Amino acid sequence: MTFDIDMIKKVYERYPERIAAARQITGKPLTLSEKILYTHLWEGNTTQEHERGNSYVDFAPDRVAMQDATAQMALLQFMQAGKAKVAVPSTAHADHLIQARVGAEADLQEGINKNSEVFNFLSSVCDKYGIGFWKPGAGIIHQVVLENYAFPGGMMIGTDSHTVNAGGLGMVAIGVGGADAVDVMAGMPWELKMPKLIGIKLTGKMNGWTSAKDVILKVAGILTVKGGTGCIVEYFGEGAESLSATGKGTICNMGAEIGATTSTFGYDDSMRRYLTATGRQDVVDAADQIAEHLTGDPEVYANPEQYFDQLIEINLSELTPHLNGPFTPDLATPVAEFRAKAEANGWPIEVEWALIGSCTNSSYEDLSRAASIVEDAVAKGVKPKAILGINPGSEQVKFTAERDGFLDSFRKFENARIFTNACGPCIGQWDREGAEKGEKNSIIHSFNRNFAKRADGNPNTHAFVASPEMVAAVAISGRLDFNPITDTLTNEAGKQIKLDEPKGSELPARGFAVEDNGYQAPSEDGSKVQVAVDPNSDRLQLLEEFPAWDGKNINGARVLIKAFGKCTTDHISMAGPWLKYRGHLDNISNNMLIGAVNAYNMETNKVKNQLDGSYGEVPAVQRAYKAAGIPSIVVGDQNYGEGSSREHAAMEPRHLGVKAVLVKSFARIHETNLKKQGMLGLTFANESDYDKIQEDDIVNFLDLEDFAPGKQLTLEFIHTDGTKDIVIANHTYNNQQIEWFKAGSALNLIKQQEN
Ligand code: MIC
Ligand code: SF4
Repeated sequence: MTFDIDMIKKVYERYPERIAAARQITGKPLTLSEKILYTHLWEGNTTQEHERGNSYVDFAPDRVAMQDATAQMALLQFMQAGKAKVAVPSTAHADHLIQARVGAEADLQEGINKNSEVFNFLSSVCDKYGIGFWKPGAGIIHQVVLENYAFPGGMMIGTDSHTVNAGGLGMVAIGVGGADAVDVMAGMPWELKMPKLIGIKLTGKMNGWTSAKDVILKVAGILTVKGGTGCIVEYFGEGAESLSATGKGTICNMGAEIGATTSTFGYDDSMRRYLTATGRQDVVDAADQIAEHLTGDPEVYANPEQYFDQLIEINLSELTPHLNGPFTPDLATPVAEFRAKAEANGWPIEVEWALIGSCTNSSYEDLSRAASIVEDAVAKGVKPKAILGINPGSEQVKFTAERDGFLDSFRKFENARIFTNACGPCIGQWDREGAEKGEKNSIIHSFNRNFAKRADGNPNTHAFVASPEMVAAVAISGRLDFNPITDTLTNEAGKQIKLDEPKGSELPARGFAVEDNGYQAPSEDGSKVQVAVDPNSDRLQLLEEFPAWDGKNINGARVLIKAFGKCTTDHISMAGPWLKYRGHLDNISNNMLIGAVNAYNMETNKVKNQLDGSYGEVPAVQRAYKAAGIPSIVVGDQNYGEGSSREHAAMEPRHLGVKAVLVKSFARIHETNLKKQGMLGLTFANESDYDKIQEDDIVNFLDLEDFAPGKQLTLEFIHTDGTKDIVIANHTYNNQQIEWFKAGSALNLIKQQEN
């Protein structure tokens, strides 16, 4: 059965007319991205051309997905919006809270025991408001979405940055904060700045050890962690068609790592095959009727330089396996060059752990290809050197891989551990023995992110990202510099052997199978369902309104911290052990910015308390300012808030009384999250002004009273020697967003409008 097939058919019914309107207005052939955007306008048929990179546009996404770690906050906000039911099909997925420790079954049970309060809350809120709930163990949100909900030409948003994974089935799927999800679930338009377009033409065909992952590892190397900001990446060309749908998903998934709004591919046979294999022939039949609209126009792909803002070409026939890292996903190194680079940089070469999984790479195809490497090694008598951990993407993938013998292949490999169908180590849900010692070491994984401390909490773990095939090969050799294309291994008989190239199946020959997929449908009439939040809980806390702006300039503010260098959402609101407080704003606020490096002493979680000159932890110092009624600001570097969609990174400073975040540049989702929560997110008009800001400065806003779209703001930094610097700040607030600021938050505004 296909979920929400009527909705999908309705979307397709309106396609021809809306595309015709868009063609007429723009007067040019259309890219796939434009087609999806123009068919999902809130206003219906377009009446104007929306300028890429400039106009704010109201959209009407088809569906919403949320994962447990962000759904708590999203749903706590939705509960305040005063609606009886969600306005569009929505789902929540319990995947982030289960820790990997000993193995799937025991870990899952322990996860359920430890998180029952939160799971019960999510289950009952979903039941009440008409939201589908995927129970713990059902799988990772983005694999479950790809298997059940994604459809070519659709538009969805999700409270997770890797929502973009659904581009593998030709969607425009965008990661957002919970407050954005609330807009759509409450039946309101969802606003996005019309993205720019990056075209990536894939020629040739992959071979040997190269995998879809290497496409995006290469792209990340070219575009860097911020090169995709504000853009949709559209892949096309014969190479694109040669990739499987889940391979396309992998590529789109890691588009989050280059800051892209999303990535997508045109509807093709690989998508037909995947939809059919996952029981959705009806979607294929419907899509086939408008297939020409579900991909870019031929003129666009024939002359892409005329239609995209930027164009990149990659020849898949020449692409080789890559390892990206450490500490950032865009540091791309071809495997063949790895040894020299690792030596030059002092990266530890030996690995103790190799991990396959995460929403990026946990499909049937991924497991089958990795299993083939392991089988080959076992057959050739090679003893594995590292431990191989595997998190399958969904119960359906796990069940089918079990039936087809891949999980047994892994089990035959001494040292393999099969963990739950969940995020696990990818989000720091990993009880890695010895990590607390903080030793310098390396790990390799098929995940998407490798920021410091992310997987095991140890800042000295150097994490490298690679394809599942390469992860398996490195697990066998125990060395990161092992190049399976050229290097040999010594087997137990002392013979030199070479590993065969990976072999796998795009889709299970006997079809997918599953006994209990872990889905819980909501009640038809949820009005009687009770949602209980214990006032004494330390995991859940009902939200209180943020105060409205008093209409005055902010004066006498302090610089809570000037963050130095990379400051991702992991630095601002760490995950791992803190995930348990995602539904309790006051408790989770105790992790605010504890990972950010203070530019004045280059230490983490140690900032000057201007009230008494002492140094303290960031949250504690900020709580002291709040208690004393002193406003504060946070200063940051480039791409501030990179990474996750977690709005806690914006709500925590808001809750603790920070007024503004002034940085060199923002990552898209985080900037929007700040706006939604009634914060000021500003950028330096002149980036070098960052250097002028001193630890003991007093900050005054001079013209906030005239806050208006397109008008810069002026701040004055008074230094202790009595001199001062005037800093001009840019912002991207439009009228509506200024209303959020004035009301105290976007949610406050929704509530005002309800009354
Ligand atoms: C992540 O990969 O960082 C997460 C955890 O999935 C986040 C969401 C979160 O912080 O809960 C994301 O990518 O948005
Ligand atoms: Fe989960 Fe990792 Fe994917 Fe985030 S990136 S959704 S933590 S598997």
